[in-house]
Amino acid sequence: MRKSIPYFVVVISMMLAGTAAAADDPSDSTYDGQSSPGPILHQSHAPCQGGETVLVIQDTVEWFAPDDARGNVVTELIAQGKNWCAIHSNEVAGASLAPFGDIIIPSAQNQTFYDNLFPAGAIDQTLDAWVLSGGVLSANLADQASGAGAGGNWDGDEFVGGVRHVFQDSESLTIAAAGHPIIMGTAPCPSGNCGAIIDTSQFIDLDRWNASTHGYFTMLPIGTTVIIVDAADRPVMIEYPYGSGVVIATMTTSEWMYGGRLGQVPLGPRNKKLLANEIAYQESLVDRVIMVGLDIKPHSFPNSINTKSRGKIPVAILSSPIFDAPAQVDKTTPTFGRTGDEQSLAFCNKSNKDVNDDGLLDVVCHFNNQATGFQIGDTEGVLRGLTQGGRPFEGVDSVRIVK
Ligand SMILES: [Ca+2]
Ligand SMILES: [Ca+2]
Repeated sequence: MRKSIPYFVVVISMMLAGTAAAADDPSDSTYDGQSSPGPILHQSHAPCQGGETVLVIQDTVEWFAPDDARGNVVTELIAQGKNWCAIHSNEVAGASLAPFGDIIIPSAQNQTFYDNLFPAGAIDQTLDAWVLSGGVLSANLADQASGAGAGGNWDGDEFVGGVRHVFQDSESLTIAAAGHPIIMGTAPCPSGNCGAIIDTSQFIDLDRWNASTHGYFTMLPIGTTVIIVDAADRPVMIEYPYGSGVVIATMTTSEWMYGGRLGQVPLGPRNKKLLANEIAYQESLVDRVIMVGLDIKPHSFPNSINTKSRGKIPVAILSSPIFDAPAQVDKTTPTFGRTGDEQSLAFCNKSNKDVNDDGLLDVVCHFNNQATGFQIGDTEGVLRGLTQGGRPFEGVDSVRIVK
């Protein structure tokens, strides 16, 4: 029987492994991104120094990476000038993810990766909690991919919000949400690699990537936008809210196409748009304001306000299937009035109440009338605040100024 190794020796050797590539590491500098697909990346391929805003969770290169041997997600992040770093899947549990506005998971990872990401069959709790509190998670989840370091799967596992998937190759993809920024390619994109996705049923933007998708999603949460579907109309790229956060998930092989179908005969054209659009779009969501429902003076309409009154104005921040106000509103933060920036908060009720009888508890706060700044002729009241995770939210309701 093997002698056990003292704990501190293990820690030291892990630290060393994190600062230098081992000699037998298949990801050492000899990998040219083309000659063999998907090697395992060493743990330190892009260590976090502090201050980065984008995190990549990655163990292996996605298929081939002709531009940067660390992969095509990394290639595009650099091309878009993002401040990013990367960790291995075995560093996710318990990690401090709060500093990151968005996280991206590349496709075509190995089994160890998916086992770490889905301990006990469900998405890691650290990652789940980070999305709940407002993070933007972009998950490229094409599994069972070819390649030396790839081939892992997350069969039977539950992703963020209960989403599951079925493995099914498909070559003919179709746009389901023509106006979505990922399809239109309209998010700010410093790399110049973005562009409108055009489905011509030719070997161009979406079809015949061999394969264009490795599966489709099931168990879609309330509020899901289906962006791209397969030949049987099943969702292969989706976006959905989760707590204060957002998830963009895809089973498409966008990184494969970004690399240009290397290894295939004949070599296909490169198409960088889908991956570039996705990264540009997820970045555009990081500083988004969450829009919430508002009811100024619950149980009363019109919402009459007397500017001379020295009393308080009750305002309900309404829950919805995708916004749990009691769980998410930081009750010390609301500002309310004619612009929404007025420091007029008196207090928020400790106990929450369903003011609009939709079965969901709402948050009711009270604002000092004299501090709201309303003037004759105003037609709207605006409330702004922060979630528990520090994300800004905003709501608007009508007012009628009586004097
Ligand atoms: Ca009202
Ligand atoms: Ca309600």
